[in-house]
Amino acid sequence: MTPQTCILIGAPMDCGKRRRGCLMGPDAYRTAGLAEALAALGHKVVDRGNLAPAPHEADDPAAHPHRLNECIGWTQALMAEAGRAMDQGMPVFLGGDHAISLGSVAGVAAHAARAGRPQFVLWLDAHADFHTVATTESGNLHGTPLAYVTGQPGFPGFPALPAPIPQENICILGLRSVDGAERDALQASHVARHDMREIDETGIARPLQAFLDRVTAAGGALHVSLDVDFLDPSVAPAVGTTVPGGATVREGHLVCEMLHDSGLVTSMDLVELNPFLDERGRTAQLMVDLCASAMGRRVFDRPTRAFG
Ligand code: B3U
Ligand code: MN
Ligand code: MN
Repeated sequence: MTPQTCILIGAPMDCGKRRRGCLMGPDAYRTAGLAEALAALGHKVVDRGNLAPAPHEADDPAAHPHRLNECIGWTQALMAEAGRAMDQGMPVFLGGDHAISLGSVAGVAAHAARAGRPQFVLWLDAHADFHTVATTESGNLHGTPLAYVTGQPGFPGFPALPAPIPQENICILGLRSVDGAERDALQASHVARHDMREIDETGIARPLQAFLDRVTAAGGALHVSLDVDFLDPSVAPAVGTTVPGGATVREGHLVCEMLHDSGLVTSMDLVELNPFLDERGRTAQLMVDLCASAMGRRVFDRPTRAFG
């Protein structure tokens, strides 16, 4: 395994939805030993501490969408930080709710474009997060980052995207809660999307490997965005939007182990952890363990040979 410089970037962003608590996410990952786990795998770890949003106008608490100006401020700050961190290693963005990806993904994609590499994104989530500011019914902007980073119109006030990501470079795994407008937009798109039914039928490795093969063939950079609610709430209760029927612990680790073996991952988000809803830190610990799997933790160096 090639040692990396992992750059931990805390993004205590809590404005992408109404239920509060994700602002405690970065410190929960630190408390659960993320830096130590990555260092034990031989990586250099730099913890940059927590970011703050760029200056912005105050939001009307009753406005729709919810806290738009603050989300724009965070997007500006995260975009700039993502570019700086990509120059120095592999950024791991510690959310914060999933609205952090408006900035983290836009920023890493801009960096990849400057380096002449196509950007790919793996979105591990129960939800599609494919609303625009115009279509969101809830007004919660954590449901919008994939529409923004693919360059869909309908994001007034947000930074112009230097490098919109082609829809065919996105893969969503774990879907089981998709709103009508998102469903229509997704079905008309080139985004690769795999719901839990497909994962039950084929196993999770097949659609993931097909996507990784495409990233390899294109020589792409790969950003992985891991939403806690990708996992089943019975093993990952610390999230505001639990949806039953999610990935198991083993499916989560398999995805992360395959990501590591691919050697393709260039940046990552850990999002939607709400420590206020956790049970003795178990969700924070599972997210840290999954991140460690994605960064090379394994039981044996090589699989044992089958008998016979
Ligand atoms: N699609 C719904 C629900 C949702 C999206 N992301 C999360 N929940 N976590 C919405 O509000 O846009
Ligand atoms: Mn999400
Ligand atoms: Mn989700």
